[in-house]
Amino acid sequence: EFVNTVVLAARGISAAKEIKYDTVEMQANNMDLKFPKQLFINGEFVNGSGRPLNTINPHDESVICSVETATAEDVDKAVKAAKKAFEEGEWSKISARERGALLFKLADLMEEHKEELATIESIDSGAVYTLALKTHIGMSIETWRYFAGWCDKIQGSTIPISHARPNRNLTFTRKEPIGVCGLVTPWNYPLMMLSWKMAACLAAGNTVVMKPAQASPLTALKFAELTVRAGFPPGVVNIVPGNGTETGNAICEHPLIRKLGFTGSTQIGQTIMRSCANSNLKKVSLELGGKSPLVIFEDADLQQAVKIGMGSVFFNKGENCIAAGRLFVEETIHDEFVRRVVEETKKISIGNPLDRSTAHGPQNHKAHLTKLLDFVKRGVKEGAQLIYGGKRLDRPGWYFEPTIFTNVTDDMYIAKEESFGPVMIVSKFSSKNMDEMIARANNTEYGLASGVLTKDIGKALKFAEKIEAGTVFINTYNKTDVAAPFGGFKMSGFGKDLGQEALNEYLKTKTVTIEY
Ligand code: TAP
Repeated sequence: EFVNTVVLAARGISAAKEIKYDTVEMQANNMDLKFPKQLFINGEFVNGSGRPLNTINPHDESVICSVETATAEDVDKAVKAAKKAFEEGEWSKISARERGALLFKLADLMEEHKEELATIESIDSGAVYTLALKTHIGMSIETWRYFAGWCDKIQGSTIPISHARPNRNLTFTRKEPIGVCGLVTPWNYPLMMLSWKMAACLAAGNTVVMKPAQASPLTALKFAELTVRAGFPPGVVNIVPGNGTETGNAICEHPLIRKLGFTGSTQIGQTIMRSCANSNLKKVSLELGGKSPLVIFEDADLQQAVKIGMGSVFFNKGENCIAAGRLFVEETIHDEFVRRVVEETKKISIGNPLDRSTAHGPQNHKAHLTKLLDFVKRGVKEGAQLIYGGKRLDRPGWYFEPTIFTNVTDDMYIAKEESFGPVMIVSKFSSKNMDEMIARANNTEYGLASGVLTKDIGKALKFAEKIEAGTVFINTYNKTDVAAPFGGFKMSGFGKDLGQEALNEYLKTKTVTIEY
């Protein structure tokens, strides 16, 4: 009977299920918003035993609502529900194709609610509404559809092994879900980071306990509501807001969780990997920080270089893991490039992210703004030239000016450390010695992304070959797609999100050998 419900629901035939929760209702962006503020465990919204946390609107510093939080005890309940759902629930009985139908149905519901989701994301994280609609929510929906399509295409192989004469042998592999997975995500693209990991995780047949970042937990809770309406069985998806040190750590240490997917800073990634090793040697994938180089050669189209260069740094107010943390500009075009960038940066409209004319919203939360102000102070102190911005805006909210530094040398703090904000760091190079330039670009422990702008295909491909980064953009930047694997090298982590490769992060291979 359940299977019929799923198939009907997937075809949009059955009535949407409603679910009860303590509702936050408000008006914003000329629409009525309605979303939960409780933990989501075993298909129900429940209060947590932790201290509720206020989530703040970064535009005006107002409290949006108070969100329930999970203690280690609550996490344990969620994990046990996920384990039961994995081992005994409907989830374990339906076919891969029916699982795919559920994921498609969820994507359709997200699409139906995309304006509401984008508005919630905007007031909770400061993302500009138009960008939230296209990227934060739009790419999330695409991710669910992409992985929904994979559900019934996960297959093993048949492998020729030596015969055991006089008998014969047959060996085949099965790709199996791992079991209960834990996910811990950051605040910069709240729903998208959830989707990148959870869609692959569920497509592979696992169940999940997920902790959103405490700074921006609201779209994860609205998402939980939609999983109920899509018809996901209880316990398959569990969402437990809370802080990293208690709730996040309880997930990392839980002995019944077998895989942990994390996106966040390199420092916390190291802590998490240690907890996962010490508790029960969980399989781990880590998407961590970056300080991605963008190299601009003199033969690049200058107007395009200015546009791409600005986008590489200022996109989503710099709260972008692949943001270009350093721009290397060929010395012959450096001054003109900088002049044009400053001219264009002055035109960026900063303001309420819900206004359609706004291009640049407030930073995500107060501590982050403070960190950016310190970052600028350090840059000035060590002798880099602050040629634009660097200040907090004189208005309520966590507004910070797009900022540009030149005369940055490789040894400076601001050349080495990630700001995670709209801070452009410009250095010069000479293309007479390309190897030296590549060595400078590689002289970092990070290796998330990189970019090169040039008309010379030979230079571009040499760069793509030599650069130590998981992603290389040539004559473009920020062009990620759900079908293309995404993830870092070196201390930017390991294990891919997106693309077919992401499925492997949430599968295990079993080898079966038969003698006949
Ligand atoms: P983190 O401070 O590392 O936090 C990430 C998540 O981990 C949050 O949910 C946080 O919880 C939780 N956490 C903190 N301590 C923990 C612990 N001991 N055990 C378990 N969980 C813990 O990063 P952030 O400041 O949110 O995000 C910024 C960083 O993320 C940047 O470095 C950025 O580059 C990186 N990032 C990388 C990518 C990719 S794809 N590589 C994408 C986005 C962001 P609370 O914050 O709720 O306390």
